Amino acid sequence: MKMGLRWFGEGYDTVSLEKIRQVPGVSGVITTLYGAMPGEDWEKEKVLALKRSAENAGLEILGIESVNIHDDIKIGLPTRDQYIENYISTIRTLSECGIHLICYNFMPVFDWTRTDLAKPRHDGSTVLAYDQRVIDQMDPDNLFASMEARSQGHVLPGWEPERLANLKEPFEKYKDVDEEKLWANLKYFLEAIMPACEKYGVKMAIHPDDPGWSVFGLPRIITSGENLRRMVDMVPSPCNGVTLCTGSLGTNPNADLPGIIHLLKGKIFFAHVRNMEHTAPGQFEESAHLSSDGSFDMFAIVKALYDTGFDGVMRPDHGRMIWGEQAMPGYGLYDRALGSQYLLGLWEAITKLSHC
Ligand code: DNO
Repeated sequence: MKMGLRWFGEGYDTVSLEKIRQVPGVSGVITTLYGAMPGEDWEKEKVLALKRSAENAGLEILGIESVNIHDDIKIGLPTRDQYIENYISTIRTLSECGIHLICYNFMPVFDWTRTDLAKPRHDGSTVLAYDQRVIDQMDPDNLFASMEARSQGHVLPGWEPERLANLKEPFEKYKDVDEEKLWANLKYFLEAIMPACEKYGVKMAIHPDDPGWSVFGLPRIITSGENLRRMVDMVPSPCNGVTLCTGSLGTNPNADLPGIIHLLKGKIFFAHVRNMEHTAPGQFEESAHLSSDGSFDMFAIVKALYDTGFDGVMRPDHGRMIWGEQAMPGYGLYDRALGSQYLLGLWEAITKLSHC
């Protein structure tokens, strides 16, 4: 297992690589070409420059999060084939640069969704939160405006203003796409790219939808352990796997997270491990990583990863904003550093106890 921290790149992240380097046990970053739009064929020079900055700071690039997928692929438009070609070319480029893990999602239009980016917690920190009642009273344009207004000048990951400026068009394009169509389009995409992934040794780790249900009537399919299992079985390949994101799958209060980890044994290439608190049906807020601060049993989660032989990349996920830090919502340094130490501590204890 390798522990990393997400880093958005020079000019996009308030957290420097030099600071990440000082977090014990963190050997690398999960990063991206932040300005790249979905569908772009990534330039090798830009990837090499990214790699150089990480390496100059004594860190490895452990994976890319995300190489985003163009909506035409998700909708199944004839133009998808060109975007798939670009994706394959990006897979080759990343492999040539020594990067072998890609995290992506298959959510229509919106990436992860929250209704509050700075909700005060009992301890004086602020966190990301979600309330379905707010979504139910909002039109999608307002959601984008409110996310943007509350992000303190940061472009949130997956929320590019260029793409989301005019939401009428994407909503119109998705009107005939139901869940089964979205499954078929995901299968088409995976079947097209898997030969290249196998050739170049690049693992694809799909990220679950967050929250794990339909938002604004758009279909969402990567919403549960069963559906992740369906996804990996639909296109069998050693390169077709998942990002186990506890916070996304755990938006369903009934999700059995250790059970999901066992169900996906051998197929978890990347793990986003964080805690959250369910406050009411359809409402949750993020918490510190510690089990007692939220609704999840973090020991049971890390133990399930250990017991199933997880040997991929792990990262703490969204952190609270603490100690006056100003940073991308969910992605300050301090609380994620605390989270990484807690996860490493659990991992060390579980490893040593299993050898007693
Ligand atoms: C949010 C993240 C997501 C995730 C993408 C993966 O903080 O978990 O934006 O990176 O869904 O493509």
